[in-house]
Amino acid sequence: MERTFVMLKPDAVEKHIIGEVISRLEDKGLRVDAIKMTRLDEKMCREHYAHHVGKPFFGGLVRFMCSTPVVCMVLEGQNAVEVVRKLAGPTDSKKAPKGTIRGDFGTDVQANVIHASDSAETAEIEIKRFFKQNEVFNY
Ligand code: IDP
Ligand code: MG
Repeated sequence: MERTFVMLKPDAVEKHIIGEVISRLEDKGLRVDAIKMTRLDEKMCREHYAHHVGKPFFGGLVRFMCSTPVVCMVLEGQNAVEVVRKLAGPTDSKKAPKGTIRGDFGTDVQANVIHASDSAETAEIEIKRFFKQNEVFNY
């Protein structure tokens, strides 16, 4: 079993599709070990998107990510990291195939509904960034 970190971004919250996206993940056999709504600030964006700090779109990305609360989750399942990345689809919603979460619900390269960890190592770091130990359940 593997854990991954998922965030439903402000466009998912605005479009009222949180439930639909979570259903897609649960339908694939993934189990919710942790879930909460929180609001990001610039400091958290700089950490979470460290690989984009300094790029021309970074300011816009921070504004977008802080525009509404987001929904953070820890999901557990076999190959959870890869399974969720596949369900999410490629970064640019416009290039994401139909049937993927981003292809079906996303708007563009920035407003793409869902964040999902890109490796088991990243997942561990991201889970610790957004959840206290006693907020993540084993059951
Ligand atoms: P990922 O979310 O598919 O892992 P990353 O390259 O890690 O893609 O980028 C993180 C997030 O930064 C993307 O999901 C998207 O919201 C935003 N982003 C990435 N590239 C661009 C861009 O060229 N313009 C605007 N936003 C971008
Ligand atoms: Mg990424």
